[in-house]
Amino acid sequence: MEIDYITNQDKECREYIDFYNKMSTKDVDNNKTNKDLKQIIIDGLKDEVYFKTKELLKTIDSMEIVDNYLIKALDIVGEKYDKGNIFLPQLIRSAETVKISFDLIKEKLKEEGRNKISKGKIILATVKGDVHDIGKNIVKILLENYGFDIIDLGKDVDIKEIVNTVIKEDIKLVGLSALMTTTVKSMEETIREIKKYKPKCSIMVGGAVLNEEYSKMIKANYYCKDAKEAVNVAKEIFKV
Ligand code: B12
Repeated sequence: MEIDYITNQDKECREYIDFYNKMSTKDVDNNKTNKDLKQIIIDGLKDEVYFKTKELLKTIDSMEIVDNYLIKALDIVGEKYDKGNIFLPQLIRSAETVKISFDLIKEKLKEEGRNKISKGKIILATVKGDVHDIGKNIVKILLENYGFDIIDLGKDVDIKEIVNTVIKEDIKLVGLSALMTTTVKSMEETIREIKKYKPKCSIMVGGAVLNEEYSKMIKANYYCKDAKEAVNVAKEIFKV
């Protein structure tokens, strides 16, 4: 249509104006891009991510959106960053974009009451010194979706705060996340302190920097490659 007014076939841009006059502001926002949700996150388009997530939530299950779009987009962003194809500002932009999508999904799950019945209480935290919380937040969404009650202590969490909450809430399962080689040290320390005060408390760990072997070295009870494995561990611990 743009070509018509550029070539003066659409005199005084009447067709163009008519076309957009009929649209609501929302439609115009929706129409800003034809990109899919994955690409929108990769490109860090914050307005578009809101509309596209809302649109997908009408027809696709929330967890399918997490698995098929959000995690896949983050994997691609991570790879691009690793290879030096994008830099920190773009990385932050994508991380902020994906958060908008996650917040909408959380809202939807709440509305559906899919996180109401408690099958057991679990603490989640990203360890001291580490601000990467996207993975931990996915684990949280999935566990809540399966009916577990999550005490989310957030990111960069003090060891003392974790230990005190474990004792106060009589916790049977703690999930710790670490994404950096430097912060797996504080994960190890956190595990040691929890075990000192509550030896029977089980600890599952995750984060791209870990593997099964390393998790054994730091005395975690379970290593989870992804959020789905966290659900299996929780089911085993709470026998549900
Ligand atoms: C997004 C991102 C950021 C975002 C984080 C936003 C946020 N709110 O989380 C921002 C831009 C803030 C950031 C900052 C930094 N980052 Co960064 N970041 C990443 C990136 C690209 C993706 C991480 C991610 O979210 N992945 C997607 C999620 C879904 O995956 P995941 O966390 O692994 O989670 C899954 C599983 O591992 C598992 N899981 C994870 N946690 C848990 C916990 C439990 C209990 C269970 C059961 C399972 C589980 O389940 C999840 C879902 O399936 C990675 C690169 C990469 N390829 O991993 C670098 C990366 C982790 N960052 C890195 C670095 C160095 C930094 C900075 C120091 C950069 C800087 N120069 O300032 C700072 C760190 C500041 C700090 N003190 O923490 C390095 C770490 C290097 C290392 N080996 O130590 C990486 C590997 C990039 C690189 N190659 O250099 N980062």
